Amino acid sequence: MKNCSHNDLANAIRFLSIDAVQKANSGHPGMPMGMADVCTVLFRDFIKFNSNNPGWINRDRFILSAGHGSMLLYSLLYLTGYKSISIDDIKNFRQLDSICAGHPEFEPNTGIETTTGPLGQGIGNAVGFALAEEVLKAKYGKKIFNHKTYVLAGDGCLMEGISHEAMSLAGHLKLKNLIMLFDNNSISIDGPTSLAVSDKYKKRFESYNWDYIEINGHKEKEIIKALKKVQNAKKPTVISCKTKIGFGSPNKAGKSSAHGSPMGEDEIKLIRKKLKWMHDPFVIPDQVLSSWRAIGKRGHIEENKWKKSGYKETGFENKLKNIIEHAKKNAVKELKNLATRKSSENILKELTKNLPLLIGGSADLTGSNNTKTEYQKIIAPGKFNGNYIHYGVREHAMASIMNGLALHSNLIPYGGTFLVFSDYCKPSIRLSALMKQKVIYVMSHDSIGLGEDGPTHQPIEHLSSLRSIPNLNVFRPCDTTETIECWELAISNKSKPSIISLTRQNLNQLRTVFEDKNKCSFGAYEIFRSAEKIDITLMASGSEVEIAVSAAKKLSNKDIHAKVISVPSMELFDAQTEDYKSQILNETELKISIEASHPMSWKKYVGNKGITMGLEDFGRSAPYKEVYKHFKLTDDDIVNSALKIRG
Ligand SMILES: Cc1ncc(C[n+]2csc(CCOP(=O)(O)OP(=O)(O)O)c2C)c(N)n1
Repeated sequence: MKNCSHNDLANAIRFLSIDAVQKANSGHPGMPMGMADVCTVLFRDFIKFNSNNPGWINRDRFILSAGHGSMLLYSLLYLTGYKSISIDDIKNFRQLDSICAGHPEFEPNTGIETTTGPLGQGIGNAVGFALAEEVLKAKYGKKIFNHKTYVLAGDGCLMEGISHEAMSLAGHLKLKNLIMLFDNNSISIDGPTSLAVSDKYKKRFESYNWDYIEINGHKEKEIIKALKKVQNAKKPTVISCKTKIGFGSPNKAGKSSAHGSPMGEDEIKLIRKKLKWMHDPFVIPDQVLSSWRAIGKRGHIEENKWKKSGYKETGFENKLKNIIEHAKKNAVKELKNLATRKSSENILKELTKNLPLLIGGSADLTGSNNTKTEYQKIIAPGKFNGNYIHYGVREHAMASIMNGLALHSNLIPYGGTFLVFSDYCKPSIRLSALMKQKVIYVMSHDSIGLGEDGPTHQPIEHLSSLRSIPNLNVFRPCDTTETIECWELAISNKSKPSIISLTRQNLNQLRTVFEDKNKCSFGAYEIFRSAEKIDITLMASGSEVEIAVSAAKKLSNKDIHAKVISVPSMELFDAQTEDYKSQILNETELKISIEASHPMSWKKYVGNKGITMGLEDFGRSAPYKEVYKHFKLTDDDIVNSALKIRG
């Protein structure tokens, strides 16, 4: 763009950021001021995007991992002409309902590719985007998928543990189209990063199998040269950009005071003078704005060329219905007593055979999570014509990478670990939910039922904690049929991630008759009743449903009658009509819930006269039946509890 200087273009980013933060009276001006030069060159000369069609599937992706610098992204999107962000939105930075939220919040077709703010997450997402690009390229060909993923990360992102996990896997897999722009300003909130870090970055990246380039992030020519070089990289590359936080501020540049508060009116006057930008706040001179807008249109031509490739999305809904129906018929024909992790493997066999967009994996627990089937091929370094990822022992990165895989376009990622290690994935699970992404977490070994591995491996508080995350479905199926139904719900859902919590131990097949209807879709339903008129309601999930059924049978010998409600998903049950919920909950006043985990999430169902049976302590190492006895979670214990509350 010859008609407007680099400095003018970069200063437009700087002043939109400075002025928006000042008007909002909060925000982070320092990073956008420091990285404006790098991003100007990136957007002006390199990034492939079309601001008229932010959803173009083969666009380069720009991920702002240092999400606190959100005004950098909003400025770029406004300047390059995205309809999603107007100058009024920028004036409303950090105000209710403004798309210019404090930290970038993913919104389809807006240019905001992912939600960032929790540092390091964007790096994991970017690895997922880059991996999705390679996998889809291997599937559809390079005329259709062939783009770069750029991620801007700061010192903070690189201090986070997730950066190590994600970058190590990216280097191993040789994700050559992944480019990190490291805002190496050596400042974070507490002061200079030397307070806490003495990493040798070059060595660190090279040991991950990344290329490392270091530049002065304020020298246009150096930036151009580095970005040119990475276009033909053979490995992921980091461009370490030495920058000054708060560049242009006479009193705050290079200091942590530039990081996270408004520059202040007096300082802003000095910055205007120093950078020779004498325009009013939010005014971008015509020549500068039209140069930026022309940059935004460049991708229009590229996209038009790309359209000739004839790419078409494929649906899977019909196939899914048939697979599920067939599997459910088989389950009642075979009536096998299986661990639900095994039932999950069986349905996955059919799913992975028929749904090419499903992409599985595990954090080094493939054989325990039962996540890999004979129809899957392993994705290996530089070889992406597969659909199974060995994430290694990197749960956090796995979850964050799955977010990237899902956000990219249409892949459906699932990944496994033990339920107890959902804690290692938690920040990213929360973001899957916040971003409404279809990511499926296969969490096996879901209670004290795993037995001998003991309390370090036995989840207690996890189900309650996961159930408290908004917009997340937590499934805990009780047999093969429910496992199939939960998978159907997880895959057909369009706007929620799912946890599928699975047992290590074998369970009885409780559903013995084929029913076309997906009963798990009600969240809770009656699975057993000992008489028409009942005295008590037993509610349970997963492995405890069969224990509740056995207790109900024992109670009926004592002339106390019960119904058993299987609760595979509290979230789906809570969303049912009041009538339905009342039918389930209000038939009897006496209610007992049984789940081998912390009972917190059951209290809302059992009422004043009810009892929750569970664990409020860590588990024990022993054969699992002994552990159930120890914690008084057997059918006899349920019978005793029922007798007690009946009086
Ligand atoms: C996981 C996480 N921990 C802490 C924070 C709070 N926080 C926001 S920015 C920041 C410092 C980041 O430093 P750096 O990446 O160097 O950014 P810069 O100062 O260059 O803008 C911290 C600790 C966060 N957003 N996410």
